[in-house]
Amino acid sequence: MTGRGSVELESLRLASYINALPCYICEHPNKHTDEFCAQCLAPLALAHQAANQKAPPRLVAAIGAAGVGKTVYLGTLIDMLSRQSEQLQVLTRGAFSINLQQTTIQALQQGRFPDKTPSEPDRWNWVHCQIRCRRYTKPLELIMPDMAGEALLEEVEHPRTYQVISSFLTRCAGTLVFIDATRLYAGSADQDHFTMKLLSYLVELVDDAKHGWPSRPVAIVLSKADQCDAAFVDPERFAEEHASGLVRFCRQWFKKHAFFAASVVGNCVVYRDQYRQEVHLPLRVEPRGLVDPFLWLLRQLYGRKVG
Ligand SMILES: Nc1nc2c(ncn2[C@@H]2O[C@H](COP(=O)(O)OP(=O)(O)OP(=O)(O)O)[C@@H](O)[C@H]2O)c(=O)[nH]1
Ligand SMILES: [Mg+2]
Ligand SMILES: [Zn+2]
Repeated sequence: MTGRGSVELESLRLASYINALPCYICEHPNKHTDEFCAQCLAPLALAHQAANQKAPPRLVAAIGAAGVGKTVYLGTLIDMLSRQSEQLQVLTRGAFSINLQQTTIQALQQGRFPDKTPSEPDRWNWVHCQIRCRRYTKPLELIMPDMAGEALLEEVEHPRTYQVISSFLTRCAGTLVFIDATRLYAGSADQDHFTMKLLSYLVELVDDAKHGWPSRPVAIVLSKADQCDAAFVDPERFAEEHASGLVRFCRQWFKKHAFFAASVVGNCVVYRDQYRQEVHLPLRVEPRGLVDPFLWLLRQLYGRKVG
């Protein structure tokens, strides 16, 4: 190749970077016309929207094992807050941000739970929303994905298999961590162990005392607490009794952490399908404790005036 030819190619490559759209999650330069980031598969709509904002949106995570209740919680919470006119209001940005609440509420109205979140990141629902609070004059901008528990498990066991998870959790400002209260109450240790692995992963991911996970807020949510009222009475005590390893881990590593209990339904019925698999059906939708952990997280991020 001639010297002139290589200079031309190099300038073409540089020009393509100048015109590229950096992914909002992993910063990989992408073509403006693409739908998903070529590197991490996050939707590029997030980058398009963030480019029009004065203040960059902050990232908040919802993590936990598969089947712990992340989708049901997030979909119902966003739906509740987008209808609420007082205290805390959520305005979703972009049509894609409505999918999570739409699929969750549609399923619950049909008397079933929403489907399991697929492991492929380009099939996840992402929510970009603006939050307005009565006492806080500036609106807050947040981005939250509904990640699949199985993808989280794979990433924790084999770090960097899911670039979107490692990039997102590296830049993330705080997290809700879900743990199944009914499984804890039944004496199952897998929830305790998996959640500790997940939290160790966070601590190792950003190994910086000032800006790393030890100084970021972590809200532990005991999900499905409709099945065990003791979790609502005193969530931290319940966790001490049923997930003592996790409580010790949080006290040792996270300066800002708190325990909450939440449930979306009032009760469930359980039957076995033709494959002898247990199927849970919600009897009535009766959200309890959904806003408190989210509000606590926002207060840690933006100060006391929120809410
Ligand atoms: N009793 C009760 N069960 C719930 C509640 N929320 C979810 N569930 C049950 O938990 C199951 C899983 O809920 P999801 O929200 O799909 O769980 P997830 O954490 O998103 O799971 P992945 O998508 O696999 O990561 C549901 O199908 C219900 O059977 C709740 O508030 N109370
Ligand atoms: Mg899910
Ligand atoms: Zn990306």
